[in-house]
Amino acid sequence: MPKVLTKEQIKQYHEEGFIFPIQVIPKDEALAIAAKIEEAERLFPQEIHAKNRNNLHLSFSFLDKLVHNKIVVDAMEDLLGPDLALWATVMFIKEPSSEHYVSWHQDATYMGMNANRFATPWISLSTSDRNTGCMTMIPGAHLQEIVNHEDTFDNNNILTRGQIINNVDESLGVDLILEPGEMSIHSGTVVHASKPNRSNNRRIGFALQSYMPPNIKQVFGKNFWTHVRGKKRCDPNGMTLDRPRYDMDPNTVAQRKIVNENLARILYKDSDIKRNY
Ligand SMILES: O=C(O)CCC(=O)C(=O)O
Repeated sequence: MPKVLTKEQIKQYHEEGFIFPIQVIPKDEALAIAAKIEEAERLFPQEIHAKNRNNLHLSFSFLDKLVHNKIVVDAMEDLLGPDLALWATVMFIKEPSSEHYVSWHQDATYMGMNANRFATPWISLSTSDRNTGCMTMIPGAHLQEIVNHEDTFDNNNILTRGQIINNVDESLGVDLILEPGEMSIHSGTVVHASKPNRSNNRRIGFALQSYMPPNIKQVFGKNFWTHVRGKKRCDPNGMTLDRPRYDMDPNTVAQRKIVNENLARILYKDSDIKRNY
């Protein structure tokens, strides 16, 4: 018996590679979190800025709470089973009227795992629609393995390597329109992208990238996992991360630094160019 998703949603996730919208928190709570992010940007500019938005859940307890939100984790259990750990998080912010975009890609491409069937909840902390640059997904594209990506390092491309899958038939795309507080969930192999934000407001999405069951292992790089539910992983090459007891907890802020250095080694493997995010 699924905990929060319907049988239809589970079927749709497996057939199409994504589902949406799912209400996680009320709209006013989501907007309050967006305001806390802006406050954190003012108070701790070294810790959170445009080039430093990976694994913020280790520095800020209000983001750690989203990682452990019951609806999010129940949905992950419905899709992946009872033993869950989180690999990383990314805060995707597109500034008002900016040119930043995300090219067609599959998340799993550079993550260095032995298998790619894992799931990413993307929680909208603002309005995410065609005007603000919502994600667009190609239904069923997750059924293929990893396809060829070309690394462009384009300045306006938010992805680490600016990697792109060429010749995607955009007419097949489904726009994931979300209100603040709603999430989508997408598979590690679904092909997706997002266009620039043409609005006067920020578009903020918190990607919990990704929840993984124990059979999925890190095969390149060290193992740094946030334990979420069920049996704890005991991968020898790394450590299980702590949860911040409060915002800017020095213990987890220090862990975040190590984790992000490891993440960069993984994501830029074999690349001559390395960007500082
Ligand atoms: O936030 C975006 O526009 C893209 C996010 C994305 O590609 C992802 O979460 O996998």
